[in-house]
Amino acid sequence: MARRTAVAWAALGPLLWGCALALQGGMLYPRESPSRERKELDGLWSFRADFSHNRRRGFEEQWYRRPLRESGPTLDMPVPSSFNDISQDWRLWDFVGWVWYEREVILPERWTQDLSTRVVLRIGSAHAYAIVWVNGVDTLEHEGGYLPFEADISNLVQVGPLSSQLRITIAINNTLTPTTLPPGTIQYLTDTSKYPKGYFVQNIYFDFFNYAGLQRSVLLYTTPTAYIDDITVTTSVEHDSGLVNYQISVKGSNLFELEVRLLDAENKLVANGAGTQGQLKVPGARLWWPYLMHKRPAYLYSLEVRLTAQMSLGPVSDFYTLPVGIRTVAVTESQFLINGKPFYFHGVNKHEDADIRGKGFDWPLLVKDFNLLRWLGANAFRTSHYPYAEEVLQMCDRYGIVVIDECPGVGLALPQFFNNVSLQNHMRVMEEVVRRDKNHPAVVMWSVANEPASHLESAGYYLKMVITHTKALDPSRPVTFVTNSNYAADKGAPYVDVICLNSYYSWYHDYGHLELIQQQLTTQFESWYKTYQKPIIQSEYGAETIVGFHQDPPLMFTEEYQKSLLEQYHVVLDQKRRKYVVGELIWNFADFMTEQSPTRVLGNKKGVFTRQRQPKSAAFLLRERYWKIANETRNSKI
Ligand code: BDP
Repeated sequence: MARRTAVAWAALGPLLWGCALALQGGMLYPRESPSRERKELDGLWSFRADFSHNRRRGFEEQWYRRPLRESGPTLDMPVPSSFNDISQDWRLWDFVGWVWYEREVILPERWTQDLSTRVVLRIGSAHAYAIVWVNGVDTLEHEGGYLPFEADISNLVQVGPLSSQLRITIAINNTLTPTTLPPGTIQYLTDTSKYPKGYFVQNIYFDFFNYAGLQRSVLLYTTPTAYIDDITVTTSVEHDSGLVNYQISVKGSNLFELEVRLLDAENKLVANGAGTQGQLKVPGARLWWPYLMHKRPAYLYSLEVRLTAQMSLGPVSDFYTLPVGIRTVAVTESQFLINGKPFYFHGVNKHEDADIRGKGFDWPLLVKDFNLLRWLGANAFRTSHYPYAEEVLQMCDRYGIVVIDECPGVGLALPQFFNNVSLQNHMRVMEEVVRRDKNHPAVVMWSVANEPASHLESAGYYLKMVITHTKALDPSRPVTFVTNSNYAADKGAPYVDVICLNSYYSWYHDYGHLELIQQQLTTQFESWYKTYQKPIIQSEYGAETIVGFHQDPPLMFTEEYQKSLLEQYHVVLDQKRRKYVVGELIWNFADFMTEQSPTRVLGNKKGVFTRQRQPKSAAFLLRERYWKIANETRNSKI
């Protein structure tokens, strides 16, 4: 039995602060300010998939050297969107290899002529490997979808009077290999009686469609040449004062001053400081609370940072404003505490896909989903199984919806995926996730993987390394991974702060036998708790349900079966949630697309909403339950 002492990050916050591993370079969200401008490049891009046998024709013919249309026929491709569902050409649906995007841009003259302006190209996400050329010049490469990357392109655009015309070419490869995250394998099918010569398929080990392309915004933004590169904020509470610890990194100058002002939501100054690091004290601070937990949730302050640097061309100023929520997170043997109070996650797992846009970021979808989350009374979600767009997390900060932020560590199913190259890559990805999302009060825990083969010895070492690394990057948040292993076999569980369990009783096991759920779920919780003495979240449970299918008594795939299965889970969750079970997240918020397979009917149908965001019967059941839990929590002075 592995015993452990409770860890209270809240109390250790300021002490641990100095220990955080320094992250190389910042990835601040590009906000406008008096010193910064933004130019969004969303809209129609030229697009061409490289259907050549080796998929390398684009490189052999150097498509980046001249306008893409001169290389051959191009398509109009909306950005952001996945390219897979847009065209009527079936070959694009599951295309594997290089696709090419291109967009021409005119820059404002002051961006190209003012040498104290720095111009940055930022790509919100390009799944899974990207190479970027600006005016034919190789500028940037990035591995991994779902996370932003950027390059200072000032040198390329500030080269003379004609430089305001810009051609951006991005080649993206969606191939997944044993060392990418998520991993995959390419399999050549060589039986020539069945397959044409050179025929191959991409094998993946996760249950969502491998949508690809420029799925989030691409934009250009400016900063002065001396600029605020990164800000890291951690918060704690001492009596009734909020403490805001900040660390700021500046690039482009060694001779500078930093002024820091913390404003409340009414724009009143509540604390100020100076220099690259410090602590701001806010007497009587209003805390950031999850919504439904407090009558005034999600309170955000603004940290205004002003940089003044002495440059050879004269003084330069840069401004950046960061929303800050003051809150603490801690974990004991049986509780998850926010601001010292027990928090119960009653929420969902999501995916980012919907309709023809695939995983393309979409404002109407974002707002609709948040309206549905609030309709449902969901106070939390997990970003299954990859980091979501930054705008999603900003919305969570504002609405008070709590997030378990998961990296794309999904599909780690084969022993060969736990190798050293993958491990280094996984740790790098965690650095990128933490760098991007560390300042969101809504993010209360990192998840480094979903259902890895954690019964393997090699997985134990691997998970230990990734978790330890993540904790070193951010000592202020608990870390987990989501398991579906057996409690006695799991080699990664000793290293997590919270046990997250996926189980599909009466769906993938003993299917049709709803009467077994209570016994099996009770055994699950009791064996895990007895072994590890850590709080537990039921991080997935659910049933495939085709909207409009009805049967009573309930049979699998009907709306009645989904409801009954949920009800059985809820009986046990209600018994355990007052003890050590600290959360339940339904699989899934909405139906989503997967690979084609005999077990998937146009995708995964375990949503309580359809892919078009209409409720199935189970959504009403869940709604009643979540609001009931919320009201109980509110009434018990929490
Ligand atoms: C779980 C996975 C999730 C799947 C789900 C299912 O974590 O990604 O979509 O099963 O089968 O094991 O519906």
